[in-house]
Amino acid sequence: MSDLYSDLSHALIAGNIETTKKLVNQALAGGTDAQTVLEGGLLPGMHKVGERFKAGEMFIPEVLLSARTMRAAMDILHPFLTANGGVGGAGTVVIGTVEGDLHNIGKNLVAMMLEGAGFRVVDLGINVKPQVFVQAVSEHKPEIVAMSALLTTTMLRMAETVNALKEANMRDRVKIMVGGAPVTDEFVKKIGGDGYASNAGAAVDKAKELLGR
Ligand code: B1M
Repeated sequence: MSDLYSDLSHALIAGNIETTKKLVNQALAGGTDAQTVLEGGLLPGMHKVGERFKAGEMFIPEVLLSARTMRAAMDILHPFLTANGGVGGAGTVVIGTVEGDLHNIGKNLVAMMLEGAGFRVVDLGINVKPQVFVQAVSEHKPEIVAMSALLTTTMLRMAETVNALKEANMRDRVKIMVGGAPVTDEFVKKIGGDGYASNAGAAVDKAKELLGR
């Protein structure tokens, strides 16, 4: 099985969509659970993409191809990761990647895991302006607002969203959760949020903890 994970990582790094889909299906058909496929093959592959990009060994078009491949793999895993429902028994979460930021793989993963844990998830997508979060709180009445940022520059938009919610007198109606590679526990305190999680599994635990569940 370890070879399959390594093949999966390589196919993802190479942006080979068909091979990646075939290997994911093969792993699932062999009885491996979706979470293990994700953590054993796909996430290490994406991590490597990040390292190579940083080292100047991969360029934007190649990273985009890996991201598309990751999306195709996540589409296959989606029904397995959300098997418990998204019916909203655990509460409603409004989630989005903040303004100026186009990274959505981690945010999508967090959304899927929350759905799988029984939350109703309203996904606002990427490049979400503070006012759009405010409107969504007014419309969907969530218990939690969840923001993702992958860039050190866009994490500042999280503070602006917290302030926009304050200005709209909505801050006390919701718990605010943040995450993404550059975000830290210290940062969430600094901007007046309620909780930070470093990965999608921890995001589910944090969401439950914030709601006392
Ligand atoms: Co970009 N990018 N990128 N990129 N990209 C990073 C983030 C970078 C770290 C790469 C690097 O230099 N090593 C770097 C940021 C540097 C910085 O700010 N410190 C970077 C850069 C610089 C850029 C551009 C500026 C490049 C350029 O144009 N010159 C540009 C910016 C575009 C923009 O957003 N305005 C850009 C563009 C892109 C692509 C479009 C090519 C593509 C995104 C495609 C897509 O998302 N659809 C891309 C990618 C793929 C990456 C890397 C390689 C991978 C990100 C990823 O998907 N990881 C990334 C390198 C890296 O992160 N190591 C990089 C896998 C994903 C599962 O993990 O998103 O961290 P992650 O999510 C995790 C946790 O963070 C957490 O849970 C998730 C699952 O475990 N989490 C939460 C996330 N959100 C959460 C919310 C929560 C809780 C937990 O609660 C609400």
